[in-house]
Amino acid sequence: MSSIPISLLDLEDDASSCLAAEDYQKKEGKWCAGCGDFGALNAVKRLLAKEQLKPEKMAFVSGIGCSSRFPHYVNSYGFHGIHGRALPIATGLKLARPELDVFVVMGDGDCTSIGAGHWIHAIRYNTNMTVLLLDNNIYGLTKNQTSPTTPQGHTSMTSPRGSVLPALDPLQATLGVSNASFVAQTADWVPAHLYATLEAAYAHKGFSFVRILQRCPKFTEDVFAENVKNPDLTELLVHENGVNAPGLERLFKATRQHDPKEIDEARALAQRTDMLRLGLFFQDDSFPVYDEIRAVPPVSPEEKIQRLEKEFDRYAV
Ligand SMILES: Cc1ncc(C[n+]2csc(CCOP(=O)(O)OP(=O)(O)O)c2C)c(N)n1
Ligand SMILES: [Mg+2]
Repeated sequence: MSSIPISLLDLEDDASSCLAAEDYQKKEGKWCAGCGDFGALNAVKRLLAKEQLKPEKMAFVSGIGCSSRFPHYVNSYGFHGIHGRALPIATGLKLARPELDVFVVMGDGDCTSIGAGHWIHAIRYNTNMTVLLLDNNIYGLTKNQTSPTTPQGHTSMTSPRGSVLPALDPLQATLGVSNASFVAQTADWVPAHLYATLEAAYAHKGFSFVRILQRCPKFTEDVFAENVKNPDLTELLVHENGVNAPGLERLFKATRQHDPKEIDEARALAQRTDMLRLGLFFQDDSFPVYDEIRAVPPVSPEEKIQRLEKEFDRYAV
């Protein structure tokens, strides 16, 4: 195992390198103590090591937010983008460089507020990428403003008397879009489940959407506290085709058989508010994947110029 920090260049064409999870850490994560983003980063590093992904063969794309600092901490190509715009950037990257594994990391504000338009269309395009929504139910980086996923009644800088609207549920929204092909929910405080979910998401061909319930120790500490303390308040979705991790069924007393092929049941479960549910809600890998169906035959640079000239001629006066 390599234990020295590596650069992208060190790894080029070195088939003998075997990378440990820590080899994928670029810089120390600068998040608050107790932030759930650390757990997500650890699970990601474990996945990269398990898959032995080469840093020069993958890219992490993010928007803006605490969670969007992710690409700085992963030893890979990275694009710390613009608030809400991670998905169009990632889609363009995947289409231009199909050989890269593309990972997207967004916060709840990033994805479900300013980036909501992109989110809906990216789901429908079903481009092959692994998408992590780090949902701490708040705008963390800008210090405590209500986001669409903030629970109704929760106070913040922008809702001092409590958020007046019911929260937007990212699972329901995603499951409502045609061509959604992989929708899962996991939590930063259940590392075995988080890791198993990322494994399944990465293995899926298409747009794998993983909502990670993520603790923010500064502004939404109360939101998941009861679930963290008492596993009986969480129901685990289990199925032979779902996300399964050893030992979890002993930790969570409440389990439910749910076949992730069943879209109506997935939608009904996502809608329920009686318990928190972790698991694979829906998966169908037969849906059209945009990077495959748009396949255009390769065009030489000369031919591209010829085609452009022809287009320009159409507008000649
Ligand atoms: C166009 C634009 N609008 C607003 C901002 C300010 N801004 C930066 S991060 C952020 C919200 C971050 O919240 P979230 O996406 O939930 O990520 P978190 O910090 O909670 O991980 C906002 C409003 C910005 N950088 N750019
Ligand atoms: Mg947030």
